[in-house]
Order: sequence, then C-alpha cells, then structure tokens
Amino acid sequence: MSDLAQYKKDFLKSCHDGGILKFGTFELKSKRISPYFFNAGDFHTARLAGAIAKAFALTILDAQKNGLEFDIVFGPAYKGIPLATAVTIKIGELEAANLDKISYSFDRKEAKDHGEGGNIVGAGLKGKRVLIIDDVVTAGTAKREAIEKIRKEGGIVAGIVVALDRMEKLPATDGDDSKPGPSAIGEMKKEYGIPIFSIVTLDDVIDGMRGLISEEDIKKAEEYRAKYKASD
Ligand code: OMP
Repeated sequence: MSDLAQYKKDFLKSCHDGGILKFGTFELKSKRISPYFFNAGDFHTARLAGAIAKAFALTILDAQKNGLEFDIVFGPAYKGIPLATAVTIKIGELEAANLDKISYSFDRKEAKDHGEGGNIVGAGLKGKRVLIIDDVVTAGTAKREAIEKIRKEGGIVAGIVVALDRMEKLPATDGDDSKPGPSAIGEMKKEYGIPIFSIVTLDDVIDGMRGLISEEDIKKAEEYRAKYKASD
C-alpha cells in the first residue's frame, strides 16, 4: 500500500475483511451503476463497530488538532445513531480533554408528542457547535436534511465527517453524465461554508485495495472514477 496513514489502511482492511466494501455491480441512489459499494450498516460486530468508531475518532481528532471546534457529534437517524454514540465514546477514550466536553445527539424520524417530547435525543443543540457524522456522501441529500434540522433546533453546524467520500460529480440535470461537474461535497462546502472530512476517499479505496482484490475489480473502479470523478 502507498503512503496512506496507517489508520486509513487499517480501516480499509476492516472494510474489506468485514464485507462492508463490496466489489461487483451495484445500482446507487443516483441510478448510476457502480463497481463498488460501501455498506456502513454492516459494521455491527463488536470488532467492526470498534474499527469504524476508531477510524472516525482518529479522523475527527486530526481535524480538532487542525482547528475544528465542536461540542456535539450528531448522527442522523438511523444509521448515524450508533455511529455518533460509538465515536463519541472513542473520542473521549483517545483524548481525555474531550471526556466532559463532547456529547452526542441524534434525531427521531418521527416527532414524539408525549413524555419529554421533541425531535432530538441526547444533548440539546441550541447554541452548540454540531459535527454531523454519517456513512457516505453521494448526492448529499441526507446531509442537507440534517443541516436543516440542526439549524431549526438552534444548533451551529461545525462540519461533516463521513466514512467514504465517493468523489463523484453530481448527476447532470440534463441527464448528460459525460460533462465535468462539481461534487456534492464541494457544493455543500461552498453553500454552507463548512468543512467536510472523510476517513477515506475513492482514491484511497483504489490505492488501499491493490493486492487485496482482483486486478479486474481495481480496473473497473478506476474506470468508474474516470467516468464520474468530480471536477473539484
Ligand atoms: P446522499 O445522502 O444523497 O449523499 O446519499 C448517500 C446514500 O447513498 C447513503 O446513505 C446510502 O443509502 C447510499 N450509498 C451507500 O450507502 N454506499 C455507497 O457506496 C453508495 C450509496 C449510494 O447509493 O450512492
């Protein structure tokens, strides 16, 4: 493997060993046919949940060292919920200064109208700097929804961290995918003025999977990248 950081290499190996990163033929939300798919929902064993929490935590601690400031790790329902919880625990374990400083919270899909009520479980968002955590960004739809929700609750979105940045251009509005175009991540950075981090990108996947998967699968991933890679 190349000069990828060790924790990224470890993460990719866990993804491959655990079958989270699959190679074959997959239809995406965008209807594009992809030669690989990343399913964060499959990180459910103690080993894999630990591996993804650690990789997220190290990515976030890196960003923190470089100036990212936040109070809350927010995991959009449902896939983000276990992620936010596990990652918050890990951030405290790896950096004791975070233990009483960082909280987690997540949203309900349905508003609760009895008991304590409300849409948010965990730390309240009002006036807090919120870091959104999620699995994959393709078009960014789920992330946009989370940003709106957090802002509605009075929170300040500090950034987004995802496991995989697929580096894809947004689908063309006229259906012509052959033209260059910006990525969802690039557009969201501009539109919301927030930083967006990922544990790994498609470049890292291709790099890190050499020798672990067949040459043919690497070639298909490279062809897909050449076809759909965003201009930013
Ligand atoms: P956006 O919120 O539109 O960026 O879509 C991200 C969603 O794409 C994820 O939450 C998944 O439902 C799905 N997805 C993956 O989980 N893994 C992939 O490798 C690719 C996709 C996808 O459909 O693009």
